[in-house]
Amino acid sequence: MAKAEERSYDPASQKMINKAQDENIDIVWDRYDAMQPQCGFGELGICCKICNMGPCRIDPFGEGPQTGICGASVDTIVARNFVRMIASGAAAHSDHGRDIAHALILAASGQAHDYHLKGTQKLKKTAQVYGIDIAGKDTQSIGQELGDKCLSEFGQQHGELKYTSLAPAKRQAIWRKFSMMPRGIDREIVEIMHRTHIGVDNDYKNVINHGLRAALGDGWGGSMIATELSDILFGAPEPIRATVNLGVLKENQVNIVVHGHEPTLSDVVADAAKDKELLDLAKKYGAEGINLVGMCCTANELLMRHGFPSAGNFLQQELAILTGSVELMMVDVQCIMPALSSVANCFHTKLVTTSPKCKFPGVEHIEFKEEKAFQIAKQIIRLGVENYKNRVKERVDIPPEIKGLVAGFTTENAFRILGGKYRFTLRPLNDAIISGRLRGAAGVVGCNNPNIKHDWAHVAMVKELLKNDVLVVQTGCSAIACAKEGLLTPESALEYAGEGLREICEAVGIPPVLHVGSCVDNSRILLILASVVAEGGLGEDISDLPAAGAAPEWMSEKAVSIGSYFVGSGVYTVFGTPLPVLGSKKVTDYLTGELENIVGGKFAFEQDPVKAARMMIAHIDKKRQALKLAPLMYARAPEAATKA
Ligand code: BF8
Repeated sequence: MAKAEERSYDPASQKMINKAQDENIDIVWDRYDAMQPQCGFGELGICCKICNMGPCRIDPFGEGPQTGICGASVDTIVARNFVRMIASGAAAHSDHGRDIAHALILAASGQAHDYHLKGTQKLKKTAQVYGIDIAGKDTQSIGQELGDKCLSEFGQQHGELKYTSLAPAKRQAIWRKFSMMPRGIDREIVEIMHRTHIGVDNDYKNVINHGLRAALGDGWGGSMIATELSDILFGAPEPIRATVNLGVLKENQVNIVVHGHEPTLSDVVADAAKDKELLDLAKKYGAEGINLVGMCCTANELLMRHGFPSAGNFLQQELAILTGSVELMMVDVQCIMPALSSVANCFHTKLVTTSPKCKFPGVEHIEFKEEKAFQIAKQIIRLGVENYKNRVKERVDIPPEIKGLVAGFTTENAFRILGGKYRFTLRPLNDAIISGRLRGAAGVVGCNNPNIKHDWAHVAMVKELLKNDVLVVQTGCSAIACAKEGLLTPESALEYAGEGLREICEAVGIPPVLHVGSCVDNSRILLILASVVAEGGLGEDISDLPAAGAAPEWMSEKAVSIGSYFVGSGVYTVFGTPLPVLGSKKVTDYLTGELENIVGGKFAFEQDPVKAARMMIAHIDKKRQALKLAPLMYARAPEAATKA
């Protein structure tokens, strides 16, 4: 059995992994070990169970069958499996966006009294993007109209998604030329399912190109709607200090963990946790207060807008319960391990599901409704408070690890932070890249996966990038991983950043790693890239920029959709473990090579995070050369720069 230090880089997690071992409680790493060896056909993407003549599998050694029973080639099978992952990932993000649009309409029409449209600036800006005439209209009616327009884009059959108009003109032209411009969010996802039904699209390039179209409908559609409308409904984030890791759980308080993705419930829970009646009740049961913390992307939503602590990322959800200190964990949707119910059963922790889309057998379900948001939030917290009396003090074991961080960066506040109070502009950022003080920028995002040491790849990759004067932008579980290492503080620039990046961080007072939110907030990175192009001096398209992306510990289908919309937007994107496409050389070559000639971006796979960072740096240098930018001010060739 692997040691805790081999499973996780994070000392707090190591302690809880050891506790699980001592108490004989199965957690994700044990299930991972039990699953070895994993299915090689699945790993290569060469198993097809799309119709009932199958399942079929292609013999990777060339001795057995080389087509499915229907005659589908390995390239068709691999491409179909790949784009079906995009369909699921894009559907998850976009359905989240749909729910936020629905919540905005309910709030604006006065049916959900617990929400108020807090981001009025963004409301006006977004209304413009959607062509809404705001003259003489109040906030509520603009909000309602905007919500309706956004909702209509899910089922839209023709035309182009409105947010794509914010991409550089050259990028839009590429999407139109190669039929990748998303017409409607749901439409492109449905078309993936149609094309990949038996006997439809057999041209792997045609299949993949449509997959990119659906992914672009996620990035520039569903996810962007989720992010932007959340900013309107809950208020746009501003830089804020907070804390992270299991040490945020409190020994003498009622600990409530909010886990999942959608901020509609967690945002009101944040208010309900301060409710006097509940605080008094907590005191009655002997607790000093109610400690609300987040997990995974709900943590990021609460962190970005309220500065609530984050207990950790994907692989820590079971570990939080293992501390024995969690009275209640409420979950909504996505990245919630089914195993939570059995781990919770080993402790006093109450697990509560809240979404009609996500129920667990035998787990209490309290359905969330926007119209009664605060009342439901209070009902759930009350359960947690009442459960405090069941806590077994002897089993409480909270690791002391806790780190400070700054989160809350957005496309909009980046303009103000960089340009100053009276000059909203990204100019200083562009100038820093043009002059060679900054090498470029990288987005490092995505999940944890037990197939790689927890958090290690994120941290190692980001440190390598910082050292080489690359500004890093992060979301999701990757941001939480680096926050636990202390990389999301302005002070960390002194220790980890190269000289040029350090000068900028010191001058502006920002961390060298900017946390821009949850996974749907990767759409913020798209808009930042588009804004940098618009600022001028760095080419005409996103693919011209000295920038790259990575998901070093990816796990979910959402990560596949995210990677695909970044590639489709012109970004060189490195995944840690490969996508399950290696069974087809043609598909692999297309995704990691030829695609660059079409969309300007491509995938690369590299499990060694430092090597992967150097591949990103080599790509950034290639783009600097193409733009004929000044030599780097503090020239530092990454040791053995790898060819991008
Ligand atoms: O959406 S990074 S493990 S929590 S999928 Fe999930 Fe991956 Fe975390 Fe957020 Ni994103």
